[in-house]
Amino acid sequence: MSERTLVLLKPDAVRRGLIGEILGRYEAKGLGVVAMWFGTIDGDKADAHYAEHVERDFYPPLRAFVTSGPMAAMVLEGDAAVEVVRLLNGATNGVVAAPGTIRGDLSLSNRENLVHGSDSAESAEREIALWFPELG
Ligand code: RTP
Ligand code: MG
Repeated sequence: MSERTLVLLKPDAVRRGLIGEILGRYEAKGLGVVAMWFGTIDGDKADAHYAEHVERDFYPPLRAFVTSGPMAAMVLEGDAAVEVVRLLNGATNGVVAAPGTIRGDLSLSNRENLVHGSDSAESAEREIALWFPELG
């Protein structure tokens, strides 16, 4: 069933010139771009996006990282888009992410891991409303 998911190409992806490489993988798989935004977020936006993580030990450096430069945020659409994006992204830590995945091929970090993908249909709904209220 066609559904939508929220993807972030994090500041490391932009700094490293990997927007085209990464977006190309989603498009080649068959997902379509529904909306896109490019810019730098502030700490309040990071806190809202990562609400489930704000109390975690790893959150302060994550917050500094995701506010450190521009990101590309987008809504992708297609069959099982939430699961498909997570599979293409690979495991959180690039060191152990499977080869063939975005993180497995392109990241060696547990934090600077290039991409975010919504982890459930419920998360996707919340995150799309946060980043693209006009789609609501
Ligand atoms: P994402 O939300 O970005 O798609 O990644 P994920 O589901 O694979 O990972 P999650 O557990 O939701 O963590 C969110 C982001 O926080 C950073 N992180 N750092 N121990 C650490 O230093 C640590 N753990 C997670 C990563 O940038 C991760 O993507
Ligand atoms: Mg997550």
